[in-house]
Amino acid sequence: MGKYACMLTGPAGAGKSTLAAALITHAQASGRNVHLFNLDPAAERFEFAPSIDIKELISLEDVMTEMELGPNGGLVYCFEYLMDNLDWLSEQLSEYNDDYLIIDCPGQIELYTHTSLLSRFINTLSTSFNYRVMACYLLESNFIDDVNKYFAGTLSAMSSMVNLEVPMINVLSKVDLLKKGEAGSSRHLIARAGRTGKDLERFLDPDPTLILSEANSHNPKFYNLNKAIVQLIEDFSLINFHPLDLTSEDSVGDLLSHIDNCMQYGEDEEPKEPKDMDMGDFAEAEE
Ligand SMILES: Nc1nc2c(ncn2[C@@H]2O[C@H](COP(=O)(O)OP(=O)(O)O)[C@@H](O)[C@H]2O)c(=O)[nH]1
Ligand SMILES: [Mg+2]
Repeated sequence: MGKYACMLTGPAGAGKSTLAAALITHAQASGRNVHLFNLDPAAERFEFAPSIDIKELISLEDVMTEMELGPNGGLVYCFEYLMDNLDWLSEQLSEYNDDYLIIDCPGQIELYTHTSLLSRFINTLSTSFNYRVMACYLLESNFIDDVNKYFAGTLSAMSSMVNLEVPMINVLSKVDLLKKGEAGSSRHLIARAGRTGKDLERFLDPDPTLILSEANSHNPKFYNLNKAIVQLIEDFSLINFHPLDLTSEDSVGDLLSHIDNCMQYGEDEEPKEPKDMDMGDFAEAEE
């Protein structure tokens, strides 16, 4: 089997660490070997003890005190330090050779959009350590409350896609907060602030005309800007959002299958020869 890494990215509070724990619980329940890699040098509490933890190499708190840096400068320092200490990374990864890593990333948006630090890390994982890497970009469901916020969130997701250069699934997290009715399909989701299930669907798979008319009714002064942004979202046809409801096991399983698909997980596994099969089952059936 190959090596797989799913990076959980997105702004602070989007639900990355909570999702990491949910994905690992779900995968382990079906007997899969999945490990948590904490890449946030400021992380404090974990639902799961990480198998690999950047804090064992360097912590943001120490850097801020010793180097007299603020949180953003400190984070840049931590990532540069990590990239200068690839021996440490190599040693950590060598313990999980045939495994599947869920990598919980920091929430500073600059990391995805302004700097090349995370893309350098991803590049190292794939070229030096032969991992298949993909990323999920999480955006909270309240981003669809307001079309201006939705534009900002969508543009940040697009910018991360371009910057990180890996297959990416955009996730609309905390959809349970919008929900009224049964769990599961987005058709059953009714947004607060008067949004209907149909409304949600046009934000998940952006419907340019409807979003433009809503933007123009809020901000008619910016008609041309709204039109240009909607055109950009439309032209960049890869943008859509996968709704995630952590209160539904099916929703977590569905996202995990999308992630697996994205990395073609298991495709290079050798097909099972008949002699590998447990013939005991057949013997029992014949009795
Ligand atoms: N209602 C709801 N709350 C969530 C969900 N996911 C995370 N949260 C809460 O949102 C807050 C931030 O979550 P966290 O996973 O730490 O976000 P991170 O900063 O992206 O790692 C925490 O208080 C979580 O309990 C969700 O799916 N639904
Ligand atoms: Mg977190």
